[in-house]
Amino acid sequence: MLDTVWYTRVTLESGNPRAFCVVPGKDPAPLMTRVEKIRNLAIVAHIDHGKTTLIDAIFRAAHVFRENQRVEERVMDNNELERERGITIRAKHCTVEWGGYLINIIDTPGHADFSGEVERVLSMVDSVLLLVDANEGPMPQTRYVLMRALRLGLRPIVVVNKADRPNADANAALERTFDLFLELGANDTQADFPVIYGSALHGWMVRDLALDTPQGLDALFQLIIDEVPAPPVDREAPFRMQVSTLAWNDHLGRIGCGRVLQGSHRVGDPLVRTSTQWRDHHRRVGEWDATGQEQARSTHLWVMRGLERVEVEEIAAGDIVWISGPEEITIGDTLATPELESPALPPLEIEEPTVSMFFLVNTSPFAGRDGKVLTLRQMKERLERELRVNVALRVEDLGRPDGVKVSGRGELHLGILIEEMRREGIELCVSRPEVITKRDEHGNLLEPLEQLIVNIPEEFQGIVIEKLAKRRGEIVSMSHTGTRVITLEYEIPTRGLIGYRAEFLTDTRGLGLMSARFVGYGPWRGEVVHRTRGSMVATESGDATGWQLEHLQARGTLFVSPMDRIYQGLIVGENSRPGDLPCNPCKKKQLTNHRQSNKEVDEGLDVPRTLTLDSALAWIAEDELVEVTPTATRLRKSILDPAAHKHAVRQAAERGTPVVSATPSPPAASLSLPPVGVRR
Ligand SMILES: Nc1nc2c(ncn2[C@@H]2O[C@H](COP(=O)(O)OP(=O)(O)OP(=O)(O)O)[C@@H](O)[C@H]2O)c(=O)[nH]1
Ligand SMILES: [Mg+2]
Repeated sequence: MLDTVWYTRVTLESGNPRAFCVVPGKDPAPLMTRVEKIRNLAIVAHIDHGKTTLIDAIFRAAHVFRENQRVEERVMDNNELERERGITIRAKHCTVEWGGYLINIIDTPGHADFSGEVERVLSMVDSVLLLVDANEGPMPQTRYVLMRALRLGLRPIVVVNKADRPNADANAALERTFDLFLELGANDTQADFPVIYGSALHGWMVRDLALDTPQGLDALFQLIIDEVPAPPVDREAPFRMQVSTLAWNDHLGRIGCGRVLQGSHRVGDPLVRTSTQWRDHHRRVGEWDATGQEQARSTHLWVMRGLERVEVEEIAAGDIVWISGPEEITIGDTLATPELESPALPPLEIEEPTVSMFFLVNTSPFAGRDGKVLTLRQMKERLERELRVNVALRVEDLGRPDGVKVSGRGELHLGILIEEMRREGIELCVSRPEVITKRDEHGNLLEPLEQLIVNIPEEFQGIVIEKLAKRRGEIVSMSHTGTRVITLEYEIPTRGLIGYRAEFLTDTRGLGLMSARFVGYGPWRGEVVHRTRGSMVATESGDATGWQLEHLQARGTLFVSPMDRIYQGLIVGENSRPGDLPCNPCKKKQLTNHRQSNKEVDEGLDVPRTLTLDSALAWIAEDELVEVTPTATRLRKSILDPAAHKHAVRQAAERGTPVVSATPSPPAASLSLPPVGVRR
């Protein structure tokens, strides 16, 4: 029934995968593919196991690029922050054509903070490529994504990747993956998964490592075509799709992405958007209600072809599409033709935040020197914009005149938002990340817990075990994975992990690997000592002098260099002892009327410790803030005046509340705009 349709070109707006920008089209080309010729799959794995690299190889093998085209490494990581950090932050979708088949592939992030995103995209696919590093084997996030895929009834294809590495042990990795399938309750069909081995980096995959010659990716493509089922859809039925991801365009508003489950839809046709909600936080199967309906019409439709979004006149079942028109599209909404009775589908999982921090207006003496200082109203507007697409984020207005409380899935989730704001030229101050606690029905305090796996050379096990015990970690298992390498599994409060990564790397001389993921809430584990060392706090404003810094470095580790501008209350270093050390790094050397030999003042100075946003957030104490500007990351006391700070600390200790700023916090009230996807 569906004829060929023609398209106009759509490209991604500068690096932001969630912002749409429409460019008038040029070459018309046929787009509609028969359902039997479509394959939809997601690539899932633990962080750094090679998902994005595999997509590069797939593109090369499917000749998506011209022969002489200059192509960047990990082309799907197209956002500036992703390239800089070398990790995927957002799930992205592309297509390749091979042997007359259209393969929709979704690249997913491997970091545990973005698990919710992975889970939602799984609702759009018929199978997953589960990548496992041939050396590391399955890791915590592998377990999580596999569990989700199995629960949805998908039959994964296992890709044992990085088989080119000298220490690779593909058989051991496969064996452990198989055990994981059984442990997670895979049924017989799922446990009989197809396997392929290879190297995403070198662009080869083989079914049998011993017998096959490593050459290209044909074996992988053939496996996908044979093993991934075509979408089980009926194009003649009334149109229905469910929204799994959101994007935003300033002109078009919200744009929803999802898979068309049945039927077809032409641009401008009427639609009904139905929203749904779980009855309670247990989210039991079948316990949800349809909460609202909106009549609308689609205004634009897109599909993905290669790396480009292509505007089309018509979309049909089986394909993954983008649609604009209904104003308030949120995750989990069903879009359907008005004729369809009871179109609603169960709500999709939206992860609860576990970590929060205050985002405050920058009130430091240097505010506005580097970037734009937002007023509280502007800050709220910026965050409301973020809420439209960042579904795991929450913003609460606690009535403070200088800021709002922002909650997310972890330090990285919030860190990325701060980094994005800084790149927009915004200045702000943020407080220490705190975990979000809850109470159970008996009133007991609960806190988020994580599964932590560390791989360390044996000689470091003493220090690692000691530190994790102090951070309230409990050993679950211990095993020897290779020559003199030990693997420890812990259950540890999220609190205990804040700021631990840097310490772990130092303690294991960079040889340790650690990865953690949120597993749920459990009883409060007791106090965790955050930092044993105090801060060196400037008592005067001015320029740092080399002469004075040379004296100060004997007392701790400095964060500043000679001639750096200093303000009162700025933290200039880490004290080597507990407690804060007031100091004056700007003090000038007394000049006498004796002539002195002109000794180079800075020659004995150590290189100061560089502060990154992540390390600063991990380090600060509750009475301190990180000042973030487009060019600088500074640490400061929340109350700059030493006397006022001392007074506030004393008062806060009496009240038992944190010292974020001098302003008292009245009771909670929510921002006027409810977060996208949060249904009360
Ligand atoms: N030797 C070798 N290195 C690989 C292979 N595949 C990926 N890598 C390397 O592993 C690192 C991580 O690769 P990515 O493709 O970014 O991994 P990812 O799974 O997309 O990571 P996230 O998106 O952050 O979860 C990169 O340095 C790659 O070059 C492989 O087959 N062999
Ligand atoms: Mg990636």
